[in-house]
Amino acid sequence: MKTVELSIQGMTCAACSARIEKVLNKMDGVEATVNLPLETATIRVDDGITEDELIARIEKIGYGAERKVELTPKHDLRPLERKVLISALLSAPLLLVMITHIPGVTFHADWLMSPWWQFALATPVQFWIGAQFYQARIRV
Ligand SMILES: [Cu+2]
Repeated sequence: MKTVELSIQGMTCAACSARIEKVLNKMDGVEATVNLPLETATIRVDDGITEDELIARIEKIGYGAERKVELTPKHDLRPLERKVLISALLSAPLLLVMITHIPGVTFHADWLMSPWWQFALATPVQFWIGAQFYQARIRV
């Protein structure tokens, strides 16, 4: 037995990591644990199984995998933080509209009720900020 560490690309949720884990564990002589936040797979394998076979198996179901080179996550989270902030700002007026519909709330903002205004606010959240999730879905 040997232990192989791989870094995995393209996971967006727990279903992704569970799927990779399941596919790897189906192979004979493989015990795999996939860590979603660290984007890694720790795999105990029989000596006869190569890293390339493991990588090919992961790529076959639509994810990226490569030998792990560094121990710290290589992702720069700043672009993601910026996206979260922008989507929060764009979503806030829509949340406000919903609050005005709560019985007893006297504040009303008719200008926020325009579907075009709501469309303009929601579209970038869905298709620009949300794009990475759609792309991940298409790859699978
Ligand atoms: Cu997923």
